[in-house]
Amino acid sequence: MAAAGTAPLKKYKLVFIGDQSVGKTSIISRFMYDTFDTHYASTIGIDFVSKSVPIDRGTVRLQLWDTAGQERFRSLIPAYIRDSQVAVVVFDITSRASFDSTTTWIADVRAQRGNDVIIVLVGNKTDLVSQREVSAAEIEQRANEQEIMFIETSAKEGFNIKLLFRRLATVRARAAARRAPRARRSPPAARRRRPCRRWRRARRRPTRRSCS
Ligand SMILES: Nc1nc2c(ncn2[C@@H]2O[C@H](COP(=O)(O)OP(=O)(O)OP(=O)(O)O)[C@@H](O)[C@H]2O)c(=O)[nH]1
Ligand SMILES: [Mg+2]
Repeated sequence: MAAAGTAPLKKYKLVFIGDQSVGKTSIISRFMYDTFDTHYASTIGIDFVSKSVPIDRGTVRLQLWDTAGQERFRSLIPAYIRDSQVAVVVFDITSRASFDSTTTWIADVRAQRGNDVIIVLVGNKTDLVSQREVSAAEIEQRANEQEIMFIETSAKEGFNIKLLFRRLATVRARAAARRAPRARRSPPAARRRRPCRRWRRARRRPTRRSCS
């Protein structure tokens, strides 16, 4: 609970989706605990963790939903996409098949959330340079076509992991601020000081009482 006089932390839900073994859990573990495990333990169902992240105007809390890439868990995922403001679509840069699948993952997000969602395309495992199957240019092209953000990461080396989460937190907070109703952004005193003449121009037939 927030201490007296302090606003509660803003909470943003992020869902991690993508094919099996692309590194969703590893990205989250690197961010949460700064650890990496070469041993593969596939996620069963859905896992949840959360962490506070400092941004330029304070701190926000990120709630991370880590989904399983295995086909048998697919039916669980739409509900989590529906409930999230950010979708992190991960693929493995050493697997063209996982990159090809991102089209379907992104379509699934759009089907659930339309344009009311932030999507980021994440090409993971950049440390495996010699095994790369998807070029940086292709990733950028797909992101541009889909009008979404993109980034390359290595959970193993910690490359771009903090940047990914900081960026998402910042972009989401800005989107929320833009969407906040005007009344909530401007204090009542400021609204009262608004010159009446401007109000008159905005409406054709003002009443005297409205301007007093
Ligand atoms: N070299 C390298 N290996 C990675 C990287 N990220 C993950 N891995 C390895 O890839 C395998 C799968 O990683 P996970 O994080 O479990 O993948 P996932 O997407 O969560 O898989 P599911 O839970 O089955 O959907 C593990 O053996 C990891 O050690 C990375 O950046 N570089
Ligand atoms: Mg996993």
